Amino acid sequence: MHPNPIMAEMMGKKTGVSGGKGGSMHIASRAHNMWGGYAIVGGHLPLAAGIAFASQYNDRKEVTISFIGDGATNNGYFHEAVNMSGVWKLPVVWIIENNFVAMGTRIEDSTAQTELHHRALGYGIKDGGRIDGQDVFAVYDSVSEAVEYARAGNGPVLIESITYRYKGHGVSDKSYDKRFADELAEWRDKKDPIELLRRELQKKYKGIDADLAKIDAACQAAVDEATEFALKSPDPTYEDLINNVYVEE
Ligand SMILES: Cc1ncc(C[n+]2csc(CCOP(=O)(O)OP(=O)(O)O)c2C)c(N)n1
Ligand SMILES: [Mg+2]
Repeated sequence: MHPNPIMAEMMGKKTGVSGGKGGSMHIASRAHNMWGGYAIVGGHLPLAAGIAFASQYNDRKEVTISFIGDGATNNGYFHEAVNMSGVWKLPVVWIIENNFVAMGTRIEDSTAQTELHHRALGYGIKDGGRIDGQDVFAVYDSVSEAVEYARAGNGPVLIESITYRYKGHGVSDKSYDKRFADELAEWRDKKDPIELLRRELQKKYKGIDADLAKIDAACQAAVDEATEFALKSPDPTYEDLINNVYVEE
């Protein structure tokens, strides 16, 4: 997806991917088979199972990838969707992004099994293991393997990807940075995925710095352009507001 309509959606503008009515919780694009994020934690898992079922039912060689927070693995949607995906051998890759925290609740306070990939065993599906989510190459390799497995009709794979969050869940969580100060500094300064990738590339390719600087500048320019686009875009009108709310027959 192009960054412009994403930024516009974040600002509630008419040109946003969801017409400015979804906000940050509902960034979706059917044109890209990107089915969106959902405000209800875990609410997207049954949808992912359904989308994967449609692919299987219609004999399309598609694979659905569904991203789940560690906190989301403790609600009923997770159990119901992952269970059915195992029963029907659906072509879906479940990726748990374990950042050890759900809003402000530490994983140890919400589950006794903190190695979340072990949950695959309970549903009879393939355990894709616990991977280093900060390592781009590790993620690429594991997910590629899982996608091939699911595409070949073997059923779902569950991967646990370890990562970290640098800030509180929202602006109201002001104490997060202080509560986890030491740990946070360790992750941000030593394990940041973009920095790790940069160092890996610098080791592999001498003289890549000029190209990396170009990429940095291009990223910054894309964000600036998206911000300008969104700020200049019109707000939704009253007609937009009541449009797509009810089905018209
Ligand atoms: C069903 C439901 N319960 C509670 C909330 C409030 N809430 C929003 S995000 C969140 C924590 C999610 O944690 P996790 O799944 O670990 O995702 P993370 O933000 O860490 O990636 C909660 C409890 C919600 N949106 N939906
Ligand atoms: Mg989390």
